[in-house]
Amino acid sequence: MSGREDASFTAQLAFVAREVEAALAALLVRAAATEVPERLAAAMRHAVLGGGKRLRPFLLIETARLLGCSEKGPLTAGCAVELLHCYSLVHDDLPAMDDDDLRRGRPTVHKAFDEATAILTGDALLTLAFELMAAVEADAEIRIELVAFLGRAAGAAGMVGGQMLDLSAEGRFGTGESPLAEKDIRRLQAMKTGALLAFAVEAGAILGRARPRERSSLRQYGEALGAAFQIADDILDVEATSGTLGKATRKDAAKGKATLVAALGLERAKLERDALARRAIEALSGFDERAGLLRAAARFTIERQA
Ligand code: GRG
Repeated sequence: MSGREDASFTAQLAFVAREVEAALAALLVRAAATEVPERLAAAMRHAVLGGGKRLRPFLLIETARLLGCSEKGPLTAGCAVELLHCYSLVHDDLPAMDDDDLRRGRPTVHKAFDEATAILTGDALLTLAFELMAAVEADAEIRIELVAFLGRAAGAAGMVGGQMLDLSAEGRFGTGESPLAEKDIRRLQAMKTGALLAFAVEAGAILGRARPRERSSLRQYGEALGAAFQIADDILDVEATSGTLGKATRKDAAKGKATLVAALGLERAKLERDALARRAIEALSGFDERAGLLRAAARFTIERQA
């Protein structure tokens, strides 16, 4: 990245990450002071604290701020999205799913604890995410919209459904022997990864009470950014090292994953990733310089090394 806007983005992302970390740590301490069994509380802390870019909370908070909402609600909603994201990582790493030993540079939850604890940890984070979203500091109709929308984005027609398509495409269930068509890979990725990133942006728009045109532009931004993010992730799987990425690399080809790198080749996938980031930035053309950090987030998404 280059330029003042991008330097300020890096600083701002780090600032938000610290705020989110502190809020999540306090939340998990409060939860542990109730009836939560100590082993489960420890596994939840392992899954959530001490790592992660916190990009989803950043997008939510920054979108709300763009629309003039800098109150506490966006931070709480951002923490709820991050809890849900952490659940998806814990379950994705399980032996029955992607079977990974390393996440965010540390042992995955089922390695640090055990498989049953990891399943329960994911369940506990998922349900805590909705509990927290329902308690966001905002009017009741906004909270209801956020909770319902999060359910759609994370559920069977969103992230969970995308994961199902992803596993099916590996040919695990006797289907998917023929490679998926490009359009089917895009759909899978929009569901598995894009839905939650796009939700984060649109949740910021909901909290900021965006007008319909603003909300539609922000939705287009979030969807393009989500698609660019997943292609960037697939490219990093090929080009990055496990040390910089904090997780295993070169797994996609070995598993026969349906990625745009596999479908288009590395160079065309990079062009596609860059075009999507440009599309995300173009979607913000109706906003002034206050959308600079969201524009920088689109550049960061494709230039990140981890
Ligand atoms: C198991 C229900 C279920 C869903 C899993 C999102 C997902 C579906 C799996 C995550 C595994 C994965 C590597 C997906 C690719 C894109 C992605 C979401 C990467 C991780 O997100 P980052 O880079 O991670 O924002 P950090 O660690 O920075 O939070």
